[in-house]
Amino acid sequence: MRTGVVRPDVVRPDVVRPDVVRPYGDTTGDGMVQVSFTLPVPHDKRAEGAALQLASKMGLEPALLVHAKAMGPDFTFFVVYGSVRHLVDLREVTVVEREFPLLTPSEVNKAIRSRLRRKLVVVGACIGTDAHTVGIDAILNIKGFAGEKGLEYYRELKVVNLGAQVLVPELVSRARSERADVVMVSQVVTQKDAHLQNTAVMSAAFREAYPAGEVPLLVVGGPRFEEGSAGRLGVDRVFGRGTTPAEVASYLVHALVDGKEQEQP
Ligand code: B12
Repeated sequence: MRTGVVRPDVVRPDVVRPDVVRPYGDTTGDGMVQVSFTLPVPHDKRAEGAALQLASKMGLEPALLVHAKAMGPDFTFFVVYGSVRHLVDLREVTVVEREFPLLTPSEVNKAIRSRLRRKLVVVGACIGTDAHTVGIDAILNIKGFAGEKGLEYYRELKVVNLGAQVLVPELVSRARSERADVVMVSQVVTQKDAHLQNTAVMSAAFREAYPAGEVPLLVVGGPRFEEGSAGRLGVDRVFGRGTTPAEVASYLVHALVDGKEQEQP
């Protein structure tokens, strides 16, 4: 018997991988998936039948109801496990590649010091009613995220973190008084597309408050922003789920420092 730890991050070159795959549950290619959802019906046998009907209409056949729980008197939460027939063609998957190299903190500091010749100023906040600060704190606070230190750790960055539920006019005014190079906004709540609407309002406010060509770099982040949607939202860059501080710091060098003249000795 073989023992030992299987490292999922180590790709085995000896294995031939198919281009067309199906989900894996109990046996390769059995198509098993698990979905969860809530129906606006009280929990009883009829509700469970309704959940299985939905699963069948979604193409899960056969489907097994593995969990059903009343969420108050009028709603039921379900987990359904079943097999889909759909195939995934890996050749048709498109990936948005990072458009800049990943730098170490000392490379970031060196690039800013030698080419910008002053500290780069970052002003960050959660705007609207959003009180989810963990994400932006993960990027900005010194304690950082995923083993990387946050932007406060970078000697050549000045970070002003305004915290939660900041009003857009307040953000604009603070960005002006701090002479911000970058404004970073976090949006985690996405109900009724609040993240998209708040981002559009924020972008419009900055474009109105600053002369053309002098608007700070506008960066938004949160778990449900779509990759590559910056243009549509009127901002310079969006960062999604799992972003790390080094990615953001490297992007700042790419967007604001690269191309600037080298300091004369
Ligand atoms: C912790 C938490 C809370 C805490 C927040 C505490 C705090 N100080 O932040 C409390 C308890 C206050 C809370 C309250 C609420 N919450 Co809440 N919360 C969560 C929870 C469990 C974790 C969020 C989190 O911290 N993730 C960890 C961080 C590190 O990840 P992240 O935010 O994605 O950030 C990363 C990236 O997205 C990115 N990033 C994020 N922001 C930015 C910004 C920039 C500039 C950049 C570059 C990158 C970046 O980088 C980060 C690191 O990789 C989520 C569920 C979940 N598991 O995600 C629900 C969740 C976000 N909450 C939710 C809801 C509904 C609420 C409430 C409305 C509940 C209520 N009815 O009262 C309130 C709203 C309060 C408010 N006014 O905003 C929903 C949102 C649903 C939706 N689609 O909008 C979620 C998804 C739970 C759910 N499944 O229903 N919540």
